[in-house]
Amino acid sequence: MAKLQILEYPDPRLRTVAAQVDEVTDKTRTLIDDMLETMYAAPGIGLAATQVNVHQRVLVADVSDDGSQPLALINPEIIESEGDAWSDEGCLSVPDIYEKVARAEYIKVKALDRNGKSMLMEAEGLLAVCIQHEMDHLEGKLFVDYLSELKRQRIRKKIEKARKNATESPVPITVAGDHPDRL
Ligand code: GNR
Ligand code: NI
Repeated sequence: MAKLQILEYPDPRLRTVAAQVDEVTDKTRTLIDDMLETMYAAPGIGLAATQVNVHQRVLVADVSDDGSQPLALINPEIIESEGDAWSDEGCLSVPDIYEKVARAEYIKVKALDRNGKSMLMEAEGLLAVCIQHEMDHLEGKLFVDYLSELKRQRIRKKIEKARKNATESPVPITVAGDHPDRL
């Protein structure tokens, strides 16, 4: 297994629309295992292949408390959805930002499993939110796209600043004029 690097907003590669997986092979299964390792290490509750710069329709998720419910979906399609749910979302590609987003409350998803077998599953609550979030990644879409341009601009600045601080100046962390809550 290998831990993969996660692309961060505003990396343009996050805008790639992922291609359908024509055949589920050992390579697909290795990708899934590496994605799960990367997701658990982050830690996160979901990960789309797009985020690790692989532009195929593959996502993983695990919303359990103890990492005991790994789920991998290939070529996922939402065939039914119901209800509205607003919940706070975060994204490993948009570190340390949490904002409310509207999603369907219940979804029925058709996908292939890791053996290439067609499956149908229902999800609600956090898992439903997570799957919708991951499926957006496969379309090159990020949760910040649902926010206002002003909020997105603030988020870009905050991430750029955090990245600058991480790469350029190990110490000091705070510079005159900086507000700690915006670092
Ligand atoms: O770890 C994650 N948590 C999360 C919380 C609320 C809604 C969606 C998510 S997905 C996110 C991991 C991630 O970025 N997946 O693409
Ligand atoms: Ni995400």
